[in-house]
Amino acid sequence: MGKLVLLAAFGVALSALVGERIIALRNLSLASRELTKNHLPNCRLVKGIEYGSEDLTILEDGLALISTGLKYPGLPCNPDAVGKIVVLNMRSGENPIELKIEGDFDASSFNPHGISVYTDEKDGSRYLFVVNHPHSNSQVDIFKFVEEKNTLLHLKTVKHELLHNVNDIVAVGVDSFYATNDHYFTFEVLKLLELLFSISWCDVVYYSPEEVKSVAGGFPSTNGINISPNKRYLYVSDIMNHRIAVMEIQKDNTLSRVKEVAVGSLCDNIEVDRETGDLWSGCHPNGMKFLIGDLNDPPGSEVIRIQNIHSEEPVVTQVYADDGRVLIGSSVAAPYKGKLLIGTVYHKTLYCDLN
Ligand SMILES: [Ca+2]
Ligand SMILES: [Ca+2]
Repeated sequence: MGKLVLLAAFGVALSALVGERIIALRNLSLASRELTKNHLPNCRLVKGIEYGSEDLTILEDGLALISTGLKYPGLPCNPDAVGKIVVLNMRSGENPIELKIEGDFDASSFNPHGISVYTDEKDGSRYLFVVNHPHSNSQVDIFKFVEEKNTLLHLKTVKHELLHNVNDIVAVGVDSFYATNDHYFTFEVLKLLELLFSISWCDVVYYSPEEVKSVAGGFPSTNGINISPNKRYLYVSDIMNHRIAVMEIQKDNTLSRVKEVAVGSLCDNIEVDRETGDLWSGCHPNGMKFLIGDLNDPPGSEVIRIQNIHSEEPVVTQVYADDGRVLIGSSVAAPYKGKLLIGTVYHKTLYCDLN
């Protein structure tokens, strides 16, 4: 009898705890948030990208490199989705073309996620760093982008125990980068508990061939990462706390926190305008809808811009919002000469005029 009472008491306490955590998770994920449409002029869906454009970046000459076909555990994904990198010319707006991968690389298990480009100032060579999840693992693949041939020459695969749940990266040298981990655990059930209990053990990792180390921690999940035009600061999306962390790069490559800027949305990847220094992010306005992924009640999309982030009063502006009828699950946005390209985790890509 005593055991039964104990068991019943335990059951009640557990239910209360889980109930409390679900309410907390609903608040953290902005589950009650309804979105008002805020569209841009002359938007069109980019032809040929049907299975996501989780990350993209636009080079100085207007070429947008786009990672497509991500299969992320727990999110909707089409069995026809094929992982690849495509290039879209923002100047002409022509349909994107796939970049052929050369070198010793298993293209059949390519599962590209966050990307970053590093330009070597010595000779102008451009290197594409790609977070890749072949067979649900995490690694970073480094390619040389050969524009004349529309190819990516595979140079190197980086694996390390600290790079266990990599979401995004920012390259800071030809073979060095900072990376974010979006979970601490690698088992799916533990990842779920991590989310439910808001365990804040995620970090930012610095990698170079000489040194690999965790350089900033204490986040429930870290997502997009990028660098300021003067290369002094990193911006990291502290997605579950709805803010962007600003961190200063130290001489020993560690990071010191400068400030956090509230954005009111679950912001995914971050792009930085190299002329103005403005931050652009594709965000999840309702994280619960995004996690559930019900295409009958689809998650929406939201683009946030942050101006003057280093000033006393950064300006946070919603540039675009859609309830999911046009664009589902935006994860990235990048401007180029009056145009805006918006990518999504598993849906389409939108190309708009900014004015
Ligand atoms: Ca990125
Ligand atoms: Ca991301």
